[in-house]
Amino acid sequence: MNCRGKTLTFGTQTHVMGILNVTPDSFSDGGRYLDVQQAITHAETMVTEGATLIDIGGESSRPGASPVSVDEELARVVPVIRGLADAVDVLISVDTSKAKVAKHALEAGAHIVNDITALCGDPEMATVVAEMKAGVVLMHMKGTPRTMQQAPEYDDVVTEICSWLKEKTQNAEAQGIAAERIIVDPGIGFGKTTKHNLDILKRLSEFRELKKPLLVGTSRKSFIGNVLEVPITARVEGTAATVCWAIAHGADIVRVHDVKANVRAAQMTDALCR
Ligand code: 9MG
Repeated sequence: MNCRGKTLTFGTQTHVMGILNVTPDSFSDGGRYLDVQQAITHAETMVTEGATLIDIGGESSRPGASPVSVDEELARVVPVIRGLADAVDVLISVDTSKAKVAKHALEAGAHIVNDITALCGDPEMATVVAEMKAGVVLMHMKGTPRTMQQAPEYDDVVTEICSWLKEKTQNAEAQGIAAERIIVDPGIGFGKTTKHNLDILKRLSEFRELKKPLLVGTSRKSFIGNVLEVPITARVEGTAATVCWAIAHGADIVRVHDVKANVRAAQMTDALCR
């Protein structure tokens, strides 16, 4: 996959995407400049630990999180992306559903747009991704971050998500996004119960029929907390177990907070199943 001059190869190794949240709760109150330096340093550490992608987000997608204005999101992500593009040699993705934020982030040095609304949140998004020859992650979500955990229901969670993602990839291609720049993601935790999330992982290999690189994001999510009965601070091992499972069943990219542990888990799993 070639995105804005950078190449990502699938099949030979799993790519670990390090999560870089640039939201106020992820920062000290040291002021914007210090925050930017702190974020870049954290991203550099993740790259040293083996991340081949960094995903930068300025708006929380946690259930019930408050929306952020375009200007605030731009102020949070663009300086970090600009600094990071000079500092590291890995792919940078911007976690946003706003076309204006995506455009400025790509101009600042990002390569991929991680859109949790799968191009449905902003009518201009597909044009920005297509014209700027960026990669795009199309993620499944039922509802919105505000409503998604209000008793989500499916007849057959995997079949429904597969056909939903197929439709969204066809729409993306019809709007001019190159087929080889599209990544799909079942959206673990986005409008799913613990059982739905476990069913998606158990049947993950069915997503291979979409014939697109597959991203899976389980890191520290509440279904792991529910299974293990542990708080968010004690979910590294549970996350690593899901990472190994996901790789063995078709994941090409795993999105994680704890890069060092999950890179090791991924490398070991790659040695066993690639
Ligand atoms: C932003 N974000 C939070 N969780 C995610 C997941 O599972 N996938 C993607 N693509 N983005 C996510």
